[in-house]
Amino acid sequence: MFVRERELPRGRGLARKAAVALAGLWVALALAGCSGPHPQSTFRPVSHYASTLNALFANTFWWTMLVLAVVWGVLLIVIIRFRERPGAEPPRHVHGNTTMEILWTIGPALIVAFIAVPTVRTIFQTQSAAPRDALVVEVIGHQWWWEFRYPQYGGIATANEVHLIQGRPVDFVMHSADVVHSFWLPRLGGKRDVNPQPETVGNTAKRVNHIVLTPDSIGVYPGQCAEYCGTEHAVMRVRGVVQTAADFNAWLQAYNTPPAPPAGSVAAQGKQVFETHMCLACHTIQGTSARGVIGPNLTLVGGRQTIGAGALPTSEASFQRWITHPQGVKPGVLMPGIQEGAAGMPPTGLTGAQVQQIAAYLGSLRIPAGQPGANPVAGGTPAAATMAPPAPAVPGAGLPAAATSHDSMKSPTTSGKP
Ligand code: HEC
Ligand SMILES: [Cu+2]
Repeated sequence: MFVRERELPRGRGLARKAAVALAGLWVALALAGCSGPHPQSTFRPVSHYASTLNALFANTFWWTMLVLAVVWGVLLIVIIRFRERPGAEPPRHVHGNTTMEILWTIGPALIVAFIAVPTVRTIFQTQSAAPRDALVVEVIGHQWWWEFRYPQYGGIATANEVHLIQGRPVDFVMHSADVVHSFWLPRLGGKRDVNPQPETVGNTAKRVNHIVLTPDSIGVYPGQCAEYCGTEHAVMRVRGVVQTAADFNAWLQAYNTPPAPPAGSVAAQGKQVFETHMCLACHTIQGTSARGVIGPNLTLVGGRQTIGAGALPTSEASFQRWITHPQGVKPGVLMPGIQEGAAGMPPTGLTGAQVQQIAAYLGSLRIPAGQPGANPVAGGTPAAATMAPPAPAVPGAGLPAAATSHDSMKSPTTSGKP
């Protein structure tokens, strides 16, 4: 080619500067990914299942790095050795080389076969049936929250936080009440789809999926729905709460005998309002007359880190905001507010005072932090794991200021301890 030779040096200088700038940007971007708590990183496994997956990934990763090094090595040698030199003869043109073609067909085939061995082994390991002593937890996906039932413990149900026992295998038996969702607790292992319309044909459960894993570290581990399932898919979060067996039992006991608000207190008034208004059509609270099953079970709801499947950090202010105008917090949510209906139900029509009473009651439904059965503080990273949209103005509700976006970054239920 006949380039104007005098212009070359300037062009090269520019190209070099651009290359350096690009490389710098690339390194900066790559390093930016290294900061932060990474609450949902699969590289910090907390179950045998997740460790197995992580080990498989690391294994494959280093082998591919080896392939990368070889390919780039050869490429660089060729680029440098056979670069164009002034006055050099054009290289001889070759077409077809049977030996090379056989080699570069067999090579990748061998690599794939090589990676397939540990992969298939891991698939079998992580698909094995649950041991007999496994804790059975029924997982039911709903638009847009998670329900967990414990058939071995009287069929009790909870929502959005699944309580697990350190060192005891758990058998998640999973399906959906509406559309396909995907259950995913990255640090514990997963993810797996939950399908609607489960049925039992003969002795086999159809369209029911399982994950069997054994949590090995105490903590609270966030996760989320991983299959687009409608408007609020992004706010369909879940937490795995891994406790000691003793703490799990304490939680069970508190669940079956939830704290009763002192007679005459605001919370006691709230209980009364709850039991005499629409709430009981959709919600259950153990030890009360509320037996609804359309929405999440609210027993011990005050002890969960978030409400609305990760929409707000739990606090009385958040309860008020949620009950007053749930659409403002989670647009599309299938729960009516004081002025707007939803899910075929009319508005609840509660007054500001009644909302405050219910909020006080729901806030009291918890195991005080630090007591046996309460959520462990270590391991979980509630910060930034809630998604609070800007506080909506609620005309005429007369409520105290809703949680600010700053408040939403910390979880009141865990801030008491380091
Ligand atoms: C039509 C049924 C329905 C009625 C009536 C209803 N809710 Fe709900 N509620 C829901 C559903 C569904 C959710 C889950 C929403 C989500 O997270 O997507 C919910 C969520 C909640 C939550 C958050 C629970 C959690 O674990 O995150 C609270 C608290 C709550 N409702 C309180 C109330 C109160 C108090 C009333 C009465 C004033 C009420 N609800 C009336 C259906 C209902
Ligand atoms: Cu979903």
